[in-house]
Amino acid sequence: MTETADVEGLVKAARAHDARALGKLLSMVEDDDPALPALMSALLGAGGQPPYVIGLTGAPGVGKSTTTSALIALWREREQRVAVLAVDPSSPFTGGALLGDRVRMQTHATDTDVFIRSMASRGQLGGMAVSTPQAVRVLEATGFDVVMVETVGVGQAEVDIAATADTTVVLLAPGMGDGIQAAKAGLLEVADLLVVNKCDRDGADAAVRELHNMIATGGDREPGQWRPVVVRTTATAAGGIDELVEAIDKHRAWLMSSGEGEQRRIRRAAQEIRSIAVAMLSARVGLRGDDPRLLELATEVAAGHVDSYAAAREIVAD
Ligand SMILES: Nc1nc2c(ncn2[C@@H]2O[C@H](COP(=O)(O)OP(=O)(O)O)[C@@H](O)[C@H]2O)c(=O)[nH]1
Ligand SMILES: [Mg+2]
Repeated sequence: MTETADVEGLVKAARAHDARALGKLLSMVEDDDPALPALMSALLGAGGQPPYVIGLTGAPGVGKSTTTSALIALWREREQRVAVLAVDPSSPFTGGALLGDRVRMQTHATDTDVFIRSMASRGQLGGMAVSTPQAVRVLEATGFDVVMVETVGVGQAEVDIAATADTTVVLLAPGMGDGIQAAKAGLLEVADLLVVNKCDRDGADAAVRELHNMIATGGDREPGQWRPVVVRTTATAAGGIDELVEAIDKHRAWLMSSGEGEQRRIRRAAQEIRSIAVAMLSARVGLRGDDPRLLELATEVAAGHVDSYAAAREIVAD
């Protein structure tokens, strides 16, 4: 638990590129620290330009971390400060997969303009839907230009996290009917860019073709709307990474010129507020199940003395 008084000091230190202070701030976000409202309020006055947020999602093993690592190198060539948030709810903080990621990203470990952090969902109220935007706010106030969020694309929650990015990249690999899986998971709907990674393997052409077909038959688009772009990469050899960055740049330019970028930021804030409000409400009404007041009312309802709507209203209305 962090004292509210420490918060401003931590923000100040993090702004001076103190990685430990930054790590502490992100832990506050991750742990749903009681001083989090104070932190968010302190960040509001701290200034900073919103970083460009790139979401990378896809099935385990498609090459998200390898691609992220290759992208870091390119951002650094452009002298951008880069942060990576690796979100993996299925894997604990020190889990094997993330340990592997850390080792793979080790190339950048000594660069102070690169910050890599694994974020675990610890079942806090609101979950990752709240903590990812909050982590981005921390990184904004501490001067990062680009934030890459790596999530495992297996469920709606991960899709939601990816969808909070400015540019969402969905990665696939040849074989295994990945394209169909992607459509099923709704990933195509959130994809701004589709990457077929592992193009050194058989089946890459077929995967690219399949994706083009899906995009072509994926319903009408209003004129001026963004059409997902397919990029081929071989991340292990940094193949196609220049093209991927070019596609990201193009999408970024479209977001600016169409006004969609601003709309996305507003939608992202709306989602964040809603998640916090729902979390506050659940905390208040004792949806945890062991709230004494809830139990008291439940006893009345079970005994037939009070109807359930009246009981719910009583809880919500104070
Ligand atoms: N052949 C080949 N292997 C790759 C490529 N990209 C990543 N891999 C390998 O695929 C495995 C999973 O990669 P990783 O980046 O950890 O995937 P993630 O789970 O999506 O983050 C690793 O063994 C990588 O070396 C590629 O372009 N070609
Ligand atoms: Mg990974």
